[in-house]
Parts: sequence; structure tokens; C-alpha cells
Amino acid sequence: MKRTMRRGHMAVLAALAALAAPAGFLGAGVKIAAEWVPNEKATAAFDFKDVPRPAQGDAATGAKFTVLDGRRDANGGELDALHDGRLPSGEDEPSANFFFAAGTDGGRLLVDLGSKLDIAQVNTYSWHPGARGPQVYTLYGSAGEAPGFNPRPERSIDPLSCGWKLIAAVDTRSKGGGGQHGVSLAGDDGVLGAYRYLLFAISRTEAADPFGNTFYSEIDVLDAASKAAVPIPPPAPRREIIAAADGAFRITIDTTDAPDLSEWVQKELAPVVKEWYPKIADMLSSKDFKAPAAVTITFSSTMRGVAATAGARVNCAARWYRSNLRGEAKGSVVHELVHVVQQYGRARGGARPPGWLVEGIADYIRWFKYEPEARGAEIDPRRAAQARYDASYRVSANFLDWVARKHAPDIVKNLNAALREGRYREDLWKEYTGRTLEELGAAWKESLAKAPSAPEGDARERP
Ligand SMILES: [Ca+2]
Repeated sequence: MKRTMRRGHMAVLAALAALAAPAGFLGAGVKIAAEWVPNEKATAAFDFKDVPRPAQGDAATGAKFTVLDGRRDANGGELDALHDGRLPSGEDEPSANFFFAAGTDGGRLLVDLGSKLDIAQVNTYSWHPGARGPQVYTLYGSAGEAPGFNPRPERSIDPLSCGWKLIAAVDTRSKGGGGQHGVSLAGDDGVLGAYRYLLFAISRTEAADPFGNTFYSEIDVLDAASKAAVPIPPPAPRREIIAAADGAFRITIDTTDAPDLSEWVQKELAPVVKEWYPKIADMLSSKDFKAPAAVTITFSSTMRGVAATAGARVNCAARWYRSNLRGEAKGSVVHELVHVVQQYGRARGGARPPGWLVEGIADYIRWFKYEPEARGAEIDPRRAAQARYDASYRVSANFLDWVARKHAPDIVKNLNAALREGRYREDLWKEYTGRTLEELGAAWKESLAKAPSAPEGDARERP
């Protein structure tokens, strides 16, 4: 709900921002590169075109960061998150970012570099799926040497009145909304200025709800003399490669984007995939068909929903898996592997496979072959009256199981072959079972009403 509101708001913001200045106001001799990577393309490597990748070992690493005005949000990271040389691995990782408190309008941050440095660049990085992605701040610098210098100007004090110089006013809302934002402020002759202190006067990006404060991931200060700064290495690739059926199948499970799931993948998911991919290929074999020999399963930190399959590529939403590791996680991958093997829609000119049957077959193998003990596709007799054989997923799986038990043990294998070869038609049910699909559906409903009550749960339409 909150998400939808924020997303709707972003459309308005983007429209407004498109009318505004490109990405901010600059002090003399300052140039700016501001970039936005939309969330679906953002990765934990923080790759931009012109903005350098975030650095470690820069002058900000050992600097002292202080909140001068405003309050840190306790749901987020400490100030350290801004100069720890570490990046969030996903789009919505509060603890890997610093942000001001919900319901407040930003605040002021002081960075004390310890001594006056010739600063070449100040670079700022943020990442959030919604309105907290863009950056809105004004940056001031001071060597701390001017008479009347105030090292701690609160919000009510204009820094220009007490020994500070304006470096730039940054606003990346015109670039984009949810995703990664990178800003690089550099001197146009290689030196931004000689400063000991930097003052970030940070504003929220929107006030339509309390969640308008930017998720800042890292602030870098590159000084002209130092060569110590190096880009933060991108996360090491994490891939589990499984050779199944004596090497006939090679399944790669990629958790680079969700390293916290690597151990579960290795210990729990990999053995299931190794055993079940060849089994599914066998259950759904057909003449002249070979199941894809190379399959990739990728866990994505930014994906929404549960999982989706295209060709031989399965994408899994890390967030959903994290909260279902003890429940439905492995079974849902089995369901997706059925889609990899199905490969319908390849035959030219054939009828479009009915969606309920495509999903019903995937859930049939999952709930009646892979984990029958979970009884996840049982239907409560009290709900028999509402059950429809073409309700898809678990309900259709239940129907297929009943047809297989009562009338035609090979029904799923035969339907699968027909679907794959583009020759599925409703008459096939009569050919395989002696009854029409409607007759089977009616008899199945009758049997559901008579079945003993399921001990827990009922058939739900979920993958
Ligand atoms: Ca950081």
C-alpha cells in the first residue's frame, strides 16, 4: 500500500522535476556529473557511465562525520555507513544506508577531514526503490581559517554568513526516481577547492508521506594528493554449478546479488535441483524432445513477487525466498523447473496452451510428486462447491491428480506432449479418459465434496 502510494507520487515528482534545472546549481569552477540507474538495472556494483564507482581508502574514510542538525533514523545505519567503504547489496537495505528520521526534512552533516586538503572530487551515492533514491542537498566547504568561522552552523544559520563557501546545490530528482543515484562534483581544473570541512545541507525529496529522506549509501572525498583511494570491489560472483544426471544437465544457481542465500542454496536447494530437474525432464518427456541442458537460476535482490521463468532462465525474488526458507522456497523452485521443461509455445501454428493447464501441471508435479506430504493442494470439502478445474495452480493440480488416479495414469505426460507439440485441444480429454473435460470437472467436484476434511489449509491460487 505504502509502496503504491510512493510510486504514484514519484510519477508526479518526475513530471515536476522535468521542468526544473538539470541537476543543481554550481559554484564557480565546479562541474557536476549526476546519473540515475533505474532500479531494474541497478546492481550491487554501483556502475555508472560518467560518475566514478564508489571508492574506499579516500579522504572521507578516516574523516569525522557529525550530525549538526536533524535526527538520524534509527531504522537505518549509523553515520559510519557513509564512509565505511561498503555498499548495500540490494535496493532496500536500511542498515547499509544513512538517512534522516521519518517525518523530518533532512538535516545537516559535517565532515571534518582533519586538515586542509586539495579536494579533487566529492562523490555521493544513494539507492532506494522509490522516492528515497534521489539526492537533494547543498554542499559547502571551508578551510576553517576565515575570521568568524562557525564550525557548527545549524539550520537557522546561513553558512555563507560564517566562513563557508558554496560548492554546489544538487537535485537529482530530474534524473529519475527509484534506483541508484550517483553524483560527482569535481573542480573543472582538477581541484574543487582547499577545504578541511564539508557541510552537507540535506533536504528530503518529497513530503507527501513521512518517507522522503534519501538512503545515502556512501560519500567519497577524493583529495588531489592521495593515491590511496580505489574503487570498492564489486561483490564476488557466487555461483553453485550442479551437474545432474551424470552431466547431461548443468544447472547454475547464482546468488551474487543475494549472498546471504548462498549457504541455503548450497546445502538445501542444490540437492533438490540435482535430483528433481532430471526427474521432471523424465516425467514430461515426449518424442524428439530434449529438456534444456543448461539452466540458470538467479536470485535477485530487486525483483518483486516470487519467481518467474523465461526459456531456461529462472529468476527468483530474494526477498520472498528469505522469508520462506523453511516453508515453500524449495517447492516454488521445483514449480519453476517444470516451466523450464515444459517449453510450450515452440510449435508453430498450434493453439495457445491454456494458462490454467500450464500452471496446473507445474503445481501437480510440485504438490503431488515432489512434496505430497505437505498436502499443499488439498481442497477442503466445504469449498468443493466453488472449486473449478480450470482455477489454475493448486486447484487444477488437484484436478489433474484426480484424473490421473481415477481415469488415466499418464494424463499429465500425454497432455504435456500435446501442449508442447502444439496439438492440444479439448477433445483429447475424451480420447484419453472416455469423458469430456466438463464431465470430468463435474465428477471431480462431486468427489471433493465427499472427501474427508483436509487437516490444514486449502487449495489456494498461488505459485
Ligand atoms: Ca557505505
